[in-house]
Amino acid sequence: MSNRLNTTPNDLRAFWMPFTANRQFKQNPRMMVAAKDMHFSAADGRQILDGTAGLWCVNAGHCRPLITEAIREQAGELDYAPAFQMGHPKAFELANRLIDIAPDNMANVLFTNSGSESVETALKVALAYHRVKGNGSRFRLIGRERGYHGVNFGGISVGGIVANRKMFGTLLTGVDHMPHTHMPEKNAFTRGEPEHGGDLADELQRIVTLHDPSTVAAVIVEPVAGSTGVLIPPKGYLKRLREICTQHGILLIFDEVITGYGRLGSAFGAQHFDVQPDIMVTAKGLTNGVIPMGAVFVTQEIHDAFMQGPEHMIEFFHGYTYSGNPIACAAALGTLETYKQEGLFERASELAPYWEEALHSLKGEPHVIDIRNIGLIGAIELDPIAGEPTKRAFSCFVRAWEKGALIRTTGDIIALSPPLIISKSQIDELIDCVRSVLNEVD
Ligand code: PXG
Repeated sequence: MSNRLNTTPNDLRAFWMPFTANRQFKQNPRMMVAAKDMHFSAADGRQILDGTAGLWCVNAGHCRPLITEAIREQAGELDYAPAFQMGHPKAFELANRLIDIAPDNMANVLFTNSGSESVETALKVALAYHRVKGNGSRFRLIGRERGYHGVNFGGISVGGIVANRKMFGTLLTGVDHMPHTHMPEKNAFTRGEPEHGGDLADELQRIVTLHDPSTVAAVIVEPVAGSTGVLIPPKGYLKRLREICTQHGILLIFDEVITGYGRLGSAFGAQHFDVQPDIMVTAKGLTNGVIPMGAVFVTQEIHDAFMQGPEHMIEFFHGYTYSGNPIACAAALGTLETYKQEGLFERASELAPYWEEALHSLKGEPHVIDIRNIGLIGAIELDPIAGEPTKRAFSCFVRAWEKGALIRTTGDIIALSPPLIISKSQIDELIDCVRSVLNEVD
């Protein structure tokens, strides 16, 4: 039965919801029952403008025909094929199409089912790469404060969001963190990449020297830190990280789960910032969020290092039951085709100046202490209510929902990341909604 006909909430007890204030939600549930292009339909029949592309993933907008058709067809033709020691054509086709749009140095793709699994896969590839090259002493992984790399053990170990790690024991050993790059005292209200803080990359040099470079396997960063509240890399920062990694034989991993698939106006952040990582972690926009899937990109050098020993032997002991699942591959191919036919990456790039202008028009509105933007990402940082952090931003989120817009908050930061199909008038509508909400909340 269509969701539209069944708008009465079911019993809400059993589902323990992810990253949700469960008790509060269940007292006053916010239910979506349908979606099309830039809008969700709420259970009460209201249209909600999607200011966040779901959770940063629905880059082509909702229920797009090429994607839904591809899924429908694939489900009726080949629903599943074993992922180990067997193949099906669409997985190979998809990998090739991905390499076509990836940075020049990327040669091979491993498939996963989420951003979190992509992170674990990338960290394992990095460690194993050094082993197969005879550099087993390289076991350390370096992340960054405020980094988000999913919720599995490797990811929370290299991640730097305290709430996501503090409950879970000793995590991975041999991990260290660089400082985050948030410098509001110098960079508040910067448009695009901040002027100050590029030299924070030199902290990597210090950490690497401390541990001895020959013990360090990889550095992992988000090109733009998303989940923590949108931290845009200061000018020169990523290039400097690249130089330090290259100098010491350390692999640089870009976690492009948010920055991948057009969010910055290029296929990947690596291209936008003109910095080539050794490994690239992606998910979300790969399938437009429609089917769970991730992809990890590696260089020829990394892939080829594993291709040794007897040919009947498995080269890398890693993979998932659903790696390269046929329906996920069909969804991804439909997604890439949609991006291409509609020129959505270019569209994001063309819209970015308008987006920047609209966002920064919120300067001077109540509670606003910083505004940051890049590509089709924006963040509005609010002064927290004394003694009640996160409350003000969360009130904004609830008010915006009531007024018909979906925004996302993390701490006291409002993060916006609309589908790349958003129109200028919808940008105005979204920003006006945030403006009125800011003027209403305590
Ligand atoms: N890496 C990065 C950089 C991410 O942003 C993940 C890994 C994990 O992906 P999965 O598919 O396992 O969730 C993410 C996910 C938010 C928000 O609102 C961000 C994410 C997920 C949900 C909400 O900031 N990022």
